[in-house]
Amino acid sequence: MEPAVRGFRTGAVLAMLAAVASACQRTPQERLVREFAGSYPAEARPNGTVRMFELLAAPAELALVDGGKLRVWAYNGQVPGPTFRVRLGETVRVNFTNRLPQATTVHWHGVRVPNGMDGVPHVTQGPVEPGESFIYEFTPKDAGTFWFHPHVRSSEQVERGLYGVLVVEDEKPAPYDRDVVWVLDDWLLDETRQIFPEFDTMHDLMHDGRWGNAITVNGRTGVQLGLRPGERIRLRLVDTANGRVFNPDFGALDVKIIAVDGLYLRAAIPYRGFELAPGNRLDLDVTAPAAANGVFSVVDRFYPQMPNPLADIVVDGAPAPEHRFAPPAHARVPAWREALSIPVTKQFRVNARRGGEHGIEWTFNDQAFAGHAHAGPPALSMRRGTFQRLQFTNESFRLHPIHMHGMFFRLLARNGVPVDEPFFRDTVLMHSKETIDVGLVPEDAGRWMMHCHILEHAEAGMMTTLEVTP
Ligand SMILES: [Cu+2]
Repeated sequence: MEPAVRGFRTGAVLAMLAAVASACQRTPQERLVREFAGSYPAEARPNGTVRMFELLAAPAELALVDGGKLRVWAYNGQVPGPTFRVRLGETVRVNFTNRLPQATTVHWHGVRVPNGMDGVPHVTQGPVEPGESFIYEFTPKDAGTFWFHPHVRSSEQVERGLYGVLVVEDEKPAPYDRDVVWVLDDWLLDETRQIFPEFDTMHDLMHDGRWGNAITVNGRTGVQLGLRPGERIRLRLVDTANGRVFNPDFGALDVKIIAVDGLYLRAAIPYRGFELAPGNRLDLDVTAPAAANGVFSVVDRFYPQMPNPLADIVVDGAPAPEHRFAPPAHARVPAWREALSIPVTKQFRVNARRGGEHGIEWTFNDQAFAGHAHAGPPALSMRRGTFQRLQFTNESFRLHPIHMHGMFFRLLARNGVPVDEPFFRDTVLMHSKETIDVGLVPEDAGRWMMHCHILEHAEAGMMTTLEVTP
């Protein structure tokens, strides 16, 4: 009996030692993948409900900006286009029809869709020609704020007004008094107060894309949002501009960040400004002061010497009933402290040169994207479920919001200095002459675009593809 007991004990000790040894033997990459586990679901969990939406892209004339009639291209006759709201688990089916004078597609920015639903012409689907239709169908894997826009001649089509918002609500949404979407955009209007009809100009290409002379919130200037004292809202910001970066200042208001690019933070953090680059979304928990009525101006201060008024939050009326709840959060966001000690999987240098159809080309590693129809081999092939450290070096003086389709990443460092952002992103602003490191574990197989979200830079070559193999 005793030898058996002793044998059992010895066996248990040996097993434990083996487990410790194997944990030590794990490569740093394997430890980073383990740390990632549970960050967001690998698979969609459709609950059987299909939500059907019609989406029509067509020219329209609408009262926009300061109320004058603006000739635009619109989804469902409105700019911004519709906000589609679904619950996590529901399947989205969008019957899209193109009545534009150009081919188009619909890309679901930030949504981890099946590759064939990603809306990239020639890479994931054929272009939707004028008069044609296409059905987009997917079950979102993540609850959050997303948006959709064309991926054909996007510097023109998005500027003309084609964008809408997709809100995927949690199965049990947090009990905010209200859920408000602010689409931030700017317009370059000519002297007749119509959309300046030249796109991808040399000026735009040499600078940070097309920055407009009229900044709008939900298509209008001078927007006011009325809140009751103590009212608590979820405010969803989306930057749909071609090139403009916003850094909204909420002044003395009580504001917390609860989600970036759709996904919740590890825990909500106080809002102290955020560089909202084209493509980025920011979900804020905003509480109006309980005791004070008044007007709180929200001002863009990306360039502090050139502030731009965005909207006024007007606190007035009977106090809202107080209700306390913890802001929604997601505990599993990896710190990935070890990530900067492993080798870079792939480096991407960014620069411009003379040439191409616009006179200037923007390049990743000296390669300009030759159009979706000639995409060529992927710049990088990654196996699903493996850790990747990508490094971007901006050899230019311009801004570049780097956006990846089909995956989220975490910013690890700026200019080699570790950055601890307690959230994932799908778009990160890279500043003049800056080097950034990002970490990611791709979960979704397919061929995904990676591009600058300054749409003029993208159109002039700053696009490539990343492949995720099963
Ligand atoms: Cu760029």
